[in-house]
Amino acid sequence: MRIGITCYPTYGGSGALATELALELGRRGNEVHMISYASPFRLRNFAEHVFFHEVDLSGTYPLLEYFPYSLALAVKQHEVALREKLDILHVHYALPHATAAFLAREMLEPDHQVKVITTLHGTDITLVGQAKSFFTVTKFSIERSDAVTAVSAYLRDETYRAFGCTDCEIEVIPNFVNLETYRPAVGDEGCRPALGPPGVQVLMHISNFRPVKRVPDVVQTFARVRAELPSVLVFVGDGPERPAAEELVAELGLSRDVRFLGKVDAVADLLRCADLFLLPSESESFGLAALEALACGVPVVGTAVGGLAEVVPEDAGALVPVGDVDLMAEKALAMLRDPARLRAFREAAVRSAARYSADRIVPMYEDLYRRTLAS
Ligand code: GMT
Repeated sequence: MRIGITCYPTYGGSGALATELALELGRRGNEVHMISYASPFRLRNFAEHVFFHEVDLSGTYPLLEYFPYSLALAVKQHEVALREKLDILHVHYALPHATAAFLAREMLEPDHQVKVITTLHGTDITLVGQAKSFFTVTKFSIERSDAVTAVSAYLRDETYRAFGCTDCEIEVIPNFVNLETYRPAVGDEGCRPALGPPGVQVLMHISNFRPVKRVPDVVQTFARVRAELPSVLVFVGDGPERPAAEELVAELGLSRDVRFLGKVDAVADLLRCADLFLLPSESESFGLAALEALACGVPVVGTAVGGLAEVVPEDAGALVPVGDVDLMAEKALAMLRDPARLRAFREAAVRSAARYSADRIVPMYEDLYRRTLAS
């Protein structure tokens, strides 16, 4: 099949998943054209059958105080769909991608037919899409898609609850992980000795440091663990809450044991070096970072919100109420203090991630493409 994929290129779950999907579809012989304003952060090397098309942002004019990105995107989607004879435009994150794809599909008529598939990821439904300024266009764009998927049952139900979405069936296709890339460490492989000397536990958090991730709770949890056990905390990623987290680390006298690595594109090598992954989010439609940690054999301690409970089973981690840093630290310590228990959690983590292997999930998208093309 010939598939156009649009996503945000920036550090975040929806862009990561969309790019991983493009790479997997390419490996399986499909031709994939990624369309966005910059090359997605996980599309760094040459990949057979995967191409990138940059949206033209040059059409500025003094009158246009705010550049109409959605229109420029629709123009590029239309151009690529026509030239490359795309069968499908698969957009990730409803806003404004599904709206632009709707426009592109309308503009293509009658020269070329393309189906629009929208995958909902999280904040497009739980936060941004419900804002007064976007609600009606989000609902419209979902309802006018030829098919809609959500990355968890929680997100599907939340979409029905918040938007109604009559006449649209939302299919759950969960996020996935490539188990060849995301696999447990063999011995003291890679960065492990550099991050934590023997006897020192390595806790890790990866995110885009947005308020919804509750980064200060990561620091507070670590402070409690550090008080009881030799341990270090490794932060991966960057975003608006990073300066506040750095200040809190200094305030709590933890600077020697906390490292901020900034944005790293290939996180599997780092995850393999961790003993525990912390994800104390306010809301999480799925938690792709948690799944990637599990696949690397790293148990997850996080919050019982949204779709995280679908991803992290009880034997592979612990989920607690939002903000309960004492309980998070208690759960973390219970695992880290007991090597046999930690090993059991690690093994369960790997087993649970296998439910979401790329080999199982990507064919679900291909099947949806075929069904949508036949409809
Ligand atoms: O979580 C973020 O800040 C990024 C956001 C996105 O859309 O880029 O992530 C959402 O999509 C991910 C991939 O499907 C999910 O794993 C995340 O749970 C979801 N984030 C939230 O719901 C807050």
